[in-house]
Order: sequence, then structure tokens, then C-alpha cells
Amino acid sequence: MQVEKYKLDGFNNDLLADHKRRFEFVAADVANVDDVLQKLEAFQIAIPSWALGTGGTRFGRFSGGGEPRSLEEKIEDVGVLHALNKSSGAISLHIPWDIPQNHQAIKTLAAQHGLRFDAMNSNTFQDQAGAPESYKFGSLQHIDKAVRDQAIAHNIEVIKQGIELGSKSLTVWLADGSSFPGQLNFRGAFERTLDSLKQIYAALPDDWKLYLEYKCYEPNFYSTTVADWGQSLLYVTKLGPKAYTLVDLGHHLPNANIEQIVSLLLMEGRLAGFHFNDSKYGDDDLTVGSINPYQLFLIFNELVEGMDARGMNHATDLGWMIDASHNLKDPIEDLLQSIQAIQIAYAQALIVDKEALVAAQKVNDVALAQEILQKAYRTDVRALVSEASLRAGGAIDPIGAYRKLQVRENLIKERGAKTVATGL
Ligand code: AFD
Ligand code: MN
Ligand code: MN
Repeated sequence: MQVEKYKLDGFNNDLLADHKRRFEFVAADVANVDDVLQKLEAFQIAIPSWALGTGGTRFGRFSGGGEPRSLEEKIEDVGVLHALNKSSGAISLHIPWDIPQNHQAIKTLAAQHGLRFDAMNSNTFQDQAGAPESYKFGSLQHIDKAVRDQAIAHNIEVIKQGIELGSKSLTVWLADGSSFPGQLNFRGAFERTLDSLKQIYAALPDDWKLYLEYKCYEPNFYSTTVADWGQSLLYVTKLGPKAYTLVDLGHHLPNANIEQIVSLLLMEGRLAGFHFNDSKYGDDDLTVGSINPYQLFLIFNELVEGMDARGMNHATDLGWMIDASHNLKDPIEDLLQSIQAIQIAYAQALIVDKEALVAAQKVNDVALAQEILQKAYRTDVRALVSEASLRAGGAIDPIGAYRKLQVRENLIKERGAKTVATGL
């Protein structure tokens, strides 16, 4: 399924006059509008291969029609997203949910859609058919060296797959931990995990990064071996300069100040990047910005401030990815909504009057500091996001275009109404 350019142009033409009016209205108020548009155009958010099918919970899964049945079809779906918003120019694979058979052919297909390969994800939280060892009691932390060796070898294999595809990073998320007091010696688990990670780190090419993701609970319910940013930072600091801490927005205890975590990780030069999602209760994996868009804006405000303080390139120096699950909505529509929410928060952070904020902070003018942040947050920047998409060759309204061009109906015709995405 390809989004045909002439159809997209026809769709845009119908919206153009209205869009121009809204764009000029907001642009008149934004001093750095060209800079904002350029940064929005450059900003690409990777799509994980596991987000293209309907997700589920441990109680059930209600699959949708036209789900991708192979890695090739997942790449095509990301191609559709990217054609519509010009901001989804990368895909992140999960081994062994995706196993590329012919790397060159997969790379060529991705390039045809304007996609590159983002971080590679290993999987030592599920047992694979035929594997001699089980991860029931952990992987890199396991008391039995044979299990640890199997998990280490798997991660090294994932690096090799990534090298073939031109990826530059490995994301390690561990389900390791314990569900009952007394089950595990915390220090022993840490030391074994660190030793295993060191062996994986040693296999990283020089221009690669290792992202260590933390999560406070689940699937283990008493302790997690990489539970929070402090623990992740401890591991990555001991590993070396190619190791970084990855923040997944859903992996914190309630009310955690994620924007402060981000600021300090950036200060230390140890922020790997993001897995974006939103949540009400835990690792809910809901659409980005659907529950707490103000928090997302505050996070982006710290990201922009911290990246600028270190002279970093917003688009390329950190890893940006969505990690959400779509249990109710069409996954492609959900992803389009998530990307738009990220772009809105980013644009709002870019228009914060930083000089005025610094001046207000210097004299402890708390009310003014809040006014400055909320002025940016309350600006309707949607027309800026649309303009960036239009200039890059995408849609003024990506979800509107997706519906108008009947993409899902076409995918169902091609793939069938009863399909289940691979890897889910
Ligand atoms: C699980 C984890 C984590 C990870 C993903 C892929 O919670 O978010 O990134 O699996 O391994 O959802
Ligand atoms: Mn994640
Ligand atoms: Mn998660």
C-alpha cells in the first residue's frame, strides 16, 4: 500500500486556504517561526515494529483488519505513516519478533520508503522455541551462568543483525527481578547483571550506543533489577561512555518528576533518548499526550533547554521512539496522534521565551515564570506542525488524509480482515 502523492496533494489543496489563515495567525506571534519549522521538519520519531498491530492485555487481544503479516509489511506501514507526516522516518526492530532473512532486500525496501533503522531491541523476557535455557527466573541476572551466557549471546546476535541493517544502537530492557522477598540477593543480581552487560558492551562497535531502559515494576512485582533512573545510571556509568539511560515515560512510580530526571541525565551526558507513551496508572502504553499533555510539554521544555546548553542537535543526538500499544484504536491512527502530540509539545517548548524565563528565575518571580511557560503551552501550534509537514511533502492533516485516502480499507483488501501482526 503506497500513499499516492497526487491524491495527497488533492487532499492538501482542499485544506490549503483554511490552513494558511490559521498558520499566519500563529506565525505572527512567534518570533523564531522559521527556526521552529526547520526543527520540526528535521525531527524524526522512530516507530517500533511491535506497534503496528493491535496490542492486547493479559486478559485478551482483539485484533484488527489488515495487520502486517511480515517484517516487509511492517516497513510498508511505517512508510504510510512517514508519507503522511514526514516525521516517522525510522523503524525499530525487535529480535526475534522480527528476523530479517535478506538484509540487503530489507534495507532497500526501507530506503524506498525513506526509512532508516533505529535502535535494535533484544528480547530475553520470553522463552523461544528450541532454546535450551529458560528466562523464568531472569536472564542477565540469572544465578545459572548457562542462562546468562544464552542471554548475552542473544544480545550480541542482535548487535550483528543491527550492523547489517545500519542501526547504531542496542536497547536492552530486562524483565529481570523478583516477585517475592527473599527470592533474590539484590547485590548479587546487580553484580551478575553488570557482568553480563559488560560482555554485551564489549561487542558494541565503536560508533554504537547501548541504551539501558529502566522500569519500576512488571512483570516482576517485588523488585526489578533495573528499576529506576538511578539504577540505570549506576550500570551505564560503570559500563563506559557508549552506555546511556533510556527513559520510557510509562516506567515510573506515580507522580515522579520525569522532567527533572531528564534534565539531570542530560546534564550528565547520559540520556539515551525516549520511549514515548502516556499513562494514567502504570505502564499503560497509551497514546502520547492523551492523558497528560502538560507533562509532555514540561519534559520537552527541559529537553530543549538541556540539549541547547550542551550544543546538541535535537534531531540526531538522542534516540526518539514511540513505545505504545493500541488496544482499541487503529494502530496507524494512534501512531499519527502520538507523533502529532510529540510535535506539538516540541513546538511549544521551542517557543518558550527563554531569556524572560531566566530573568524571572534570577529574581525569584515565581508567578512570572509560570506565566512564561504557560503562555507557550497555551499557544495553539497545530498550524506550525501542519506547515512543517506540508513543506516536507506530507499532509496538512495526516489523520484526515489517512481516512480520506481509505488506507485501512485498502490494507484490509490487500491483507485480509483477519490478520494478526507477527511478534504479538
Ligand atoms: C515492554 C517494556 C519496555 C520495552 C518493550 C520492548 O515495558 O517498554 O521497551 O517491552 O522490549 O513493553
Ligand atoms: Mn519501552
Ligand atoms: Mn513499557
